[in-house]
Amino acid sequence: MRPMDTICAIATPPGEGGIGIIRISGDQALEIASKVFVAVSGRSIWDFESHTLNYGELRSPETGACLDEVLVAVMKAPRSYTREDIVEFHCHGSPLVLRLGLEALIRNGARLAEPGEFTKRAFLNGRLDLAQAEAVMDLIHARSETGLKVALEQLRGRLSEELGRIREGLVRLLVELEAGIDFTEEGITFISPQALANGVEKIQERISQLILTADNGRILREGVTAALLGRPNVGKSSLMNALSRTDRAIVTAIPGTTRDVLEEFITIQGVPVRLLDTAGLRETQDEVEREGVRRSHDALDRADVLLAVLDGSAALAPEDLRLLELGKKKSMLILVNKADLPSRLPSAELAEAARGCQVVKTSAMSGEGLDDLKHAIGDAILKHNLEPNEAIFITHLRHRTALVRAKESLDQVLLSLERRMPAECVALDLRAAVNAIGEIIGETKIDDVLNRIFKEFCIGK
Ligand SMILES: Nc1nc2c(ncn2[C@@H]2O[C@H](COP(=O)(O)OP(=O)(O)O)[C@@H](O)[C@H]2O)c(=O)[nH]1
Ligand SMILES: [Mg+2]
Repeated sequence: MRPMDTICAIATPPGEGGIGIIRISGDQALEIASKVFVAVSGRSIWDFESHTLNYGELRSPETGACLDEVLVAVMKAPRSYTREDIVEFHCHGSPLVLRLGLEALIRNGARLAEPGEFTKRAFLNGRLDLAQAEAVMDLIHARSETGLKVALEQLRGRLSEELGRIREGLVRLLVELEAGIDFTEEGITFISPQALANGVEKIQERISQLILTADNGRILREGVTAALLGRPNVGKSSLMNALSRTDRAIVTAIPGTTRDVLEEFITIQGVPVRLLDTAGLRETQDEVEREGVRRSHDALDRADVLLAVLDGSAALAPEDLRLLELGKKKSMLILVNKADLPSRLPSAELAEAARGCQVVKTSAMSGEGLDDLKHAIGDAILKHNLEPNEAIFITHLRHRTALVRAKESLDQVLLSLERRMPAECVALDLRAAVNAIGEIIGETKIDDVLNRIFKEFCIGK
């Protein structure tokens, strides 16, 4: 399939920067680029060697006025990201220059790319499969080194290879089964029901293993949200600052200082954790603080883990007890803060209120217990330990759903075999499993799936 028109976009983020890049891809890329660029060497863009940088001027095609001094990279098809001709203008990172350059390209026949359209072309032209294309986005969005590693492995095709092997195994069984169907009359079978069942079970086991990685995989990619909750002045904002090593949240001895929900990202055991600091959940007459309390409730709803903060230097208050009640509904850790001060929180009373939730003693002031806290958060969010060498993770719900469907179809295959159903029935379910696996890598192409995936990309990628 040859995509038709030539697309262009600014590939660098909006705003001022050292350099800014405009990209063009398509059959007309060189033709259009040649209208806005003049090389200092006097050579024409057609004569540039592929994959080299060339110095020159970006010019208005109408007036010939120089817009910027730029470097131009030409990547000739098929050795490019999209497998089409690509030209990149490396301009100074001025939003105005980039906009004028882009407009000049559009006036000369290029079309503004849709989000993700470069990567979509890479997929349609066979440069990447669908799982790899998704990994490009994961890589850009990665917030932890582990997340980055997983995305990179997926981009390099580790997941696709494993899925390819699984799919091939299924196709082989299907071919043998279907070959037999033509000869049912003669009583010839190419594969015995027993051998088929064994083959299916083995593959099913591998699919199950992949599904098992999905819990952690999703967490690695998307991260989790942890909300600090508790009475005013127990030290929520101080803990937020201590954990994120920033001065993000304002800390004072005045209750009700925090009004809005603040967020910071930290990494715990390779997992990106969005930490929310809230105003707390108290009843208040102050209108601004009341809005803060309402937002705290939102944060509570969004959070995967609640960090219920108590003041260890004070007795338990009725508000504390109400807060700890939430532990029944959500995963909760109890932080007994201000551990540097003399304790006034009787441990028996605390143990009763904690109802089995894990308790960690911390001091935002001295840093005591913060490592324990990070460990405890890690244990609370990861369903099972992350194997450091495990490189294949199912990180997308779309992949997980397809795998579960494949597994269910194989269950059906086994059931049909057990009930001695006709080979045609068995083949139907086996084929469904093959297609489900194929959907993940894009072998089985479904338009609305494609549109949904590439819509999430940024323009210029
Ligand atoms: N001694 C001691 N004081 C703390 C600790 N954490 C916070 N504080 C103090 O408690 C007060 C309230 O802290 P803040 O973080 O604003 O509490 P928040 O209202 O829960 O956000 C401030 O004066 C902090 O300096 C701690 O671990 N030890
Ligand atoms: Mg605060």
